Amino acid sequence: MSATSATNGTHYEQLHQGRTKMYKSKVDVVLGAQWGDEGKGKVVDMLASDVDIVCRCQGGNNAGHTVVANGTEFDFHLLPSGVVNEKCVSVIGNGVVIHLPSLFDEVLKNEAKGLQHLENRLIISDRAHLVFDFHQHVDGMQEAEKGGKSLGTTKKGIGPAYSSKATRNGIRVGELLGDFNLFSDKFKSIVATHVRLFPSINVDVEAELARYKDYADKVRPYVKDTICFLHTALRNGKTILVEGANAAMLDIDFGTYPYVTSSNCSIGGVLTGLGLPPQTIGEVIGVVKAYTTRVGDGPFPAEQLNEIGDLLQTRGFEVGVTTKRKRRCGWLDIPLLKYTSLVNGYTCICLTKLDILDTLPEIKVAVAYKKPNGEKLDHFPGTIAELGGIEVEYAVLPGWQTSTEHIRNFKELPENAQSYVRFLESELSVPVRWVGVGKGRESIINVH
Ligand code: 2SA
Ligand code: GDP
Ligand code: MG
Repeated sequence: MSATSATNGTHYEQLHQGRTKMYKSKVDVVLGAQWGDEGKGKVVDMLASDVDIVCRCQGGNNAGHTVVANGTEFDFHLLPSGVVNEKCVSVIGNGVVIHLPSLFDEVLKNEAKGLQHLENRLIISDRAHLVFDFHQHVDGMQEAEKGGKSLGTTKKGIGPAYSSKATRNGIRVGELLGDFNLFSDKFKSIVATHVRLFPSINVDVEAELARYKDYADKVRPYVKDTICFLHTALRNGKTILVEGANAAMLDIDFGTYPYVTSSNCSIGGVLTGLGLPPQTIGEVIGVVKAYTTRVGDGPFPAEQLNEIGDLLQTRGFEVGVTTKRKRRCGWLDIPLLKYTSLVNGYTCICLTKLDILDTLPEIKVAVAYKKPNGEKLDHFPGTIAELGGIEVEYAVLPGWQTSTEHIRNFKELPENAQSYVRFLESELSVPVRWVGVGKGRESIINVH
């Protein structure tokens, strides 16, 4: 029997009654549903014209997000893709790790491309951690030491910087702006720790400190308590969009560990990386590429190491935005997407790069993972060993062999292309709201 109170139903019922509405607006989130490079930058740009604030919540300049706007191609690494929209304020949240030299290079590069007044519309959390050059050297050394078992990192120092954060030796942006003597002591200590572990790294401490004194002055105007800023914005009805970096299958908890990045790239990272409570979250947009790619090492069940993989790579220009590495390519993978949909709770999907499939006579889609004994898996494998032992079952769908590049209306897509979209939708039980058929801002189809 459930406990009741004298007044209004059970305690459980009371718990769910009359929630106070503290916030006037919601936070919508754009997340990568595969192994990254799904086209998140493009989706953020597409929505940014209607939002007030765009935030990055995790990762660092390992990310590479492309926006093609009015014929100009931008590649963003630390700056949120929303900066293309001059009305948007961009926030780099507490969960991000920042290599300041790279950030300022990125600002300069984009100013040269025509983005203006970034200094007035970029806010950086005082709690974000710093990535130093030695973190990047250590990243490279750790990869080299692993020999044939490397992870294929971007060597941007992401893992070592998050390690410093987790071992409580890291240094936050706010500490750089405080008493410089304290910062110097912390810097010397973190360098000493790394030199003990990696005796061959060479850090000119005095030169680095002089350099960071300059960076302190440069970054100061941008730094704020982003938590208060975002909560005030929500109370005042400002709209917020979060741009996830990397993707669910690279998430340190839910990805193909250890072949992952060092942050939570799924929905949890949005809350911890910005200081947002769950009830502020509105739509969760999963960005799904019409096939699958992965850059770096690690398992990839639907990979096509054959002419199909080569065709997807060349037609899709599948090259890393940060490292220029060729991306590995394979078919769309439904078991993987069902898994990331569970973790992230997508409320809708943007399916990108459908146009890359235009020339194929038939298209395979991974629909199930099977154990060596033929039994179907009812979960996504939690270890590399289990994942290595699976067999993939494919459905074969007819291609459309017609260019979709100039189509802007769902009903005008070839019937087989519409069926491909509907197939994904019914497998995931999540609506596909947009379909991408080209790089540019304009190359998007509204489905509903
Ligand atoms: P890291 O550098 O420690 O985060 O690397 C760990 C793994 O995470 C992968 N990773 C990525 N995967 C896809 N895209 C990313 N951004 C760039 C892009 C990648 C590039 O947009 O193309 O240019 O190579 C990204 N960042 C990290 C990485 O490949 C490792 O597998
Ligand atoms: P992100 O990391 O998820 O932002 O994606 P990337 O920018 O790393 O990679 C996606 C690539 O695909 C970029 O070159 C985009 O310009 C491009 N792109 C995005 N959507 C589409 C699409 O619908 N069709 C085509 N052909 N290219 C697209
Ligand atoms: Mg990318």
